[in-house]
Amino acid sequence: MTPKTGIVVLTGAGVSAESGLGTFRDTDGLWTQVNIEEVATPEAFARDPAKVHAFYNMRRGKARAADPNAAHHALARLQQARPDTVLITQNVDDLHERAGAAPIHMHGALAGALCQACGHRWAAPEVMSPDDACPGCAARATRPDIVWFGEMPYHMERIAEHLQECDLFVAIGTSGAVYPAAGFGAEAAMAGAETLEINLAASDVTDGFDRHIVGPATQTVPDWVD
Ligand code: BV8
Repeated sequence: MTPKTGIVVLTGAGVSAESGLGTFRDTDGLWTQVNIEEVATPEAFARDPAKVHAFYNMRRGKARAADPNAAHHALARLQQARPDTVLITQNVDDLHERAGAAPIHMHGALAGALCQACGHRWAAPEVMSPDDACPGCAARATRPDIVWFGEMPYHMERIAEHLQECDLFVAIGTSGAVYPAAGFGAEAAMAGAETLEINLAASDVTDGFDRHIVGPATQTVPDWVD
């Protein structure tokens, strides 16, 4: 059912939902429990770094305790069968990697730490705090290597090239609420790609997709891949 080359996949929180990590905008979603302005912006971090670190420490612990699900494993099989398949994720967990895939983390990763003073990156410890010293310059200016609202997502040039070149763009488990990721389907379609949305429910950008597969990712993604 999939073309021989040129597949770009974008995943969102829905692909990790059945691993127990929850999502952001579903009824019990994270952004219904916590205010984005208080934990997921650079201003929030400047105002209260301990609070922001506590939020990501909680998420890092949950991600480490979770296991990849059948959707993560199916996408890893797809990349192994078709090495030119590009997997972009909005997620900051490492479940794609742990399933054997090689994702592009456009919103950063819980597993990463970044020094705001010198730009040094290293593997984040389980628990980070404002007192952590950078292993590179020793400044106490370390933050989670996460892209917050108002910050430029990572790898955007590379992503734009993939969207121009792909034959098929597939969005899996994302509400289409956050830009620029939410615009990727339209971008790929304008460049001539076929577009497919695999989701549990209609997203904010559902109407822009050529085809739709509705259902839980652990069923729909292996069915589509295999
Ligand atoms: C930027 C890391 C500019 C943090 C996140 C227009 C153009 C450009 C920008 C904007 C714009 N309009 C507004 C903006 C600003 C903003 C934005 O989009 N705001 C929204 C809220 C309106 N965008 C930004 O700020 C971005 N930066 O634009 O920079 C710039 C330019 C120059 C120089 C500097 C800056 C940065 C956005 C990145 C923010 N960080 N993540 C963290 O994780 O803590 S994004 C945030 O939403 C989440 O973290 C998540 O990564 C992302 C997307 O959410 P989803 O993954 O889609 O999850 P959601 O819960 O919403 O949906 C889940 C879906 O799964 C649902 O559809 C559900 O039905 C489905 N589902 C559930 N269960 C299952 C399932 N599907 C299948 N199976 C299941 N079992």
